[in-house]
Amino acid sequence: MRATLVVCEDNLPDAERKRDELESLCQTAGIKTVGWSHFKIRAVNPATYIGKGQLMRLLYQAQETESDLIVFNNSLSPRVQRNLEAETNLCVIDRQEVILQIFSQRAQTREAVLQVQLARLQYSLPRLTRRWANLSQQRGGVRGSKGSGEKQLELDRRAAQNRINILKKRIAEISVQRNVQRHGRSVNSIPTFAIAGYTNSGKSTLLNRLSGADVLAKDMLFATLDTTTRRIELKDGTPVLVTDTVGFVSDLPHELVDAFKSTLEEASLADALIIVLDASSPDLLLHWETTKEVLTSLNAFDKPKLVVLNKADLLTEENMFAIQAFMAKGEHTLCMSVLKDDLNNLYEEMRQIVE
Ligand SMILES: Nc1nc2c(ncn2[C@@H]2O[C@H](COP(=O)(O)OP(=O)(O)OP(=O)(O)O)[C@@H](O)[C@H]2O)c(=O)[nH]1
Ligand SMILES: [Mg+2]
Repeated sequence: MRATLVVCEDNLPDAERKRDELESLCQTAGIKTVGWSHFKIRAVNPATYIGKGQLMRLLYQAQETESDLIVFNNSLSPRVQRNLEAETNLCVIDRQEVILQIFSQRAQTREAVLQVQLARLQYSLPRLTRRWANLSQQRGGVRGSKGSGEKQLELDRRAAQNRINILKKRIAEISVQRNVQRHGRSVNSIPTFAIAGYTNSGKSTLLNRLSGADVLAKDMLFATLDTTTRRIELKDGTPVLVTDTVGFVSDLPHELVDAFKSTLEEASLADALIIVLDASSPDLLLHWETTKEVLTSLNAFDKPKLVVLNKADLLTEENMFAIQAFMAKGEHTLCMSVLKDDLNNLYEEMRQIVE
């Protein structure tokens, strides 16, 4: 798939950073970026989001680069998406759909697969008309009468709704099993740390280093979609549990947050948090804000926490401004490389937290 990306943003450096992240997301989803457009929007056009002239320019560029896909960084309503597809004759999706696509490709355990299916169905339910509207036009359906396309649409919606209900039930059953396991752990009253943070920050690398686990740690977005818990011992022999969790991304589709609730909840049930941030990213502060937002929405933010500013081995002058701005927030912070440094300081901080 060849895609032209669209970022609607007032200032160019912000737009470029958003483009970079969208491009990585696309790449993870198997979509090749062949061009991008940056638009300033004074007022959102209710029909097509961008203005008429902008749409013409976009279409021209998409044709020049032989794109078969246009990816908007901004979320599109089902109606706008439909209109844009009709105007361009190309497939038009938004960032949220790219994220859903990545999650579908990466889901491995039964629970993750069910959760992704649920999120996708909930996302596509209001968009089902797209396909059938086209189909009924092709069949020459008469306006106002209930064409076969429309009947089919109703059947389709009902089928999707039934499937959503079944998936919710299955996910709830798995979540009960999970609670039984958690209960087992809490009876043993071993303190639990959840490792949370933006995607690709180094959470799984940290769990692997702490516990010798072999969770996939890879330079890609959303390598981890399932939680893994390991028991480790701190230097003084105190046993603790450490859980690796799903990474966050800004504007995580709410369908995914809903569907992954039981997985994400792992962080809210932990006694303490280790928040891992990639300090070498130009978006460090944005990553922090997103992480804080998601954790707050899960009621998981207010607990003892340690922030690891990770990838200290990659820092340049350019990172210093953001790092200083972060330090000024007064969070309990350790700046290190979880890949390369020894973990003694980290163990010590963890010991103080459980003390
Ligand atoms: N240079 C450097 N790379 C690191 C460091 N820590 C992790 N990485 C790399 O960063 C990439 C992402 O690491 P992961 O541990 O998979 O990150 P994650 O937070 O689990 O990511 P998701 O599961 O995708 O949300 C991998 O290629 C790691 O090798 C570090 O301290 N320094
Ligand atoms: Mg991971």
